[in-house]
Amino acid sequence: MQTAGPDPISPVSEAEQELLRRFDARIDEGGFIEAKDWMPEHYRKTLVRQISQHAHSEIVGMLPEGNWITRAPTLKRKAILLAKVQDEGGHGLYLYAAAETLGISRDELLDALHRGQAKYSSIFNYPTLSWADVGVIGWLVDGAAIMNQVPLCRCSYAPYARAMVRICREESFHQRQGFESLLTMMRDGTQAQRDMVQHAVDRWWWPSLMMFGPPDSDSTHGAQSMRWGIKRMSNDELRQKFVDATVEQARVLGVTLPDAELAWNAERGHHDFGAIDWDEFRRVLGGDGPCNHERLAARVRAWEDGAWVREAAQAHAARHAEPARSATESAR
Ligand code: BYC
Repeated sequence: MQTAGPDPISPVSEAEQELLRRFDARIDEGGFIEAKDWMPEHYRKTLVRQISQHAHSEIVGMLPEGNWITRAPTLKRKAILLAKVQDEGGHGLYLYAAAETLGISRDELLDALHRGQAKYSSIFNYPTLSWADVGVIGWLVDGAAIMNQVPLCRCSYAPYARAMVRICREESFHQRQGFESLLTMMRDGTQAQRDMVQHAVDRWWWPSLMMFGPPDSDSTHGAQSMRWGIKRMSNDELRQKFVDATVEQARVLGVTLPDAELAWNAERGHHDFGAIDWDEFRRVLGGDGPCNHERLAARVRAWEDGAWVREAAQAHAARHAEPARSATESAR
């Protein structure tokens, strides 16, 4: 078992070395780490980074689909979409709570997001141009998210793993509602609706593959996170699993995935696929995607508009704490 090891500058006491040995042994036997357990600082920071990026992705991810709530074509579709977008907000809350168990406050995490210093998933920097985009987000984006998140239910950090179990159950409803919405348009819709679906698939396919992160050879944290049992599968392994699962679903829907090189490779037992545009990925991560400014501005506006709610909640909590405090004081 290799870990990042101690900081070479600061001397590590024998007691700390013993704690590290016990931590490594627990990880090696596939055990879980709880919030109260000792953990190396690098493990804690890696988790804060990943869990907070994940939480930010959930709440920024409410925006592209939220755009369509007032324009959903039927009452049924509107109710489904409302429920889905609310679920994403709930996922953000479970995940911020999981990150808080690592000794960081939600205010600090949100502040980093609002100052543009925290990352969130690249996928949410693309626009939702038609109603078909809502179905395609459910099918491809939630589909990719599930592929990535099911192994996280076995993440070595137990509070994150527990949050992921609940999130994955809800994500599978999200994926299925997207697929069903597209199937309805493809089977019962007009040619214009079928074209709209195909156009949406053309735009979301490659960004969905980028959700899994850079290739393993360029992944900064991948190897260490795998050793610590934070990630159970690598970026490339998950991307391949997603491609393999999606090809058959595309055939059932009757859409074409926009990749001329996509083909079954019997020798590998997997589909080959074309080259991903990693320059585009880096551009989007660097803040220059089609909607980066719009997304961040919407989050900052929501935070500022919600100031009165936070103040009212704090005033309410303080008023309710008051009688309890005076009762304790008068009993002394
Ligand atoms: N976008 O070393 P690597 C949802 C960053 S939301 C942006 O491989 P790691 C939904 C990475 O953070 C679900 N950044 O990193 C919501 C790192 O940067 P830093 C979102 C990315 O952590 C609403 C650098 O690139 N899911 O389902 O080992 C509606 C190097 O990467 C991306 C999660 O968050 C990206 N795509 O692996 C619908 C899952 N990829 O931190 C749906 C949890 C990489 O060094 N997260 N980067 O500055 C993970 O599983 C992992 O963090 C990743 C990356 C696989 C994303």
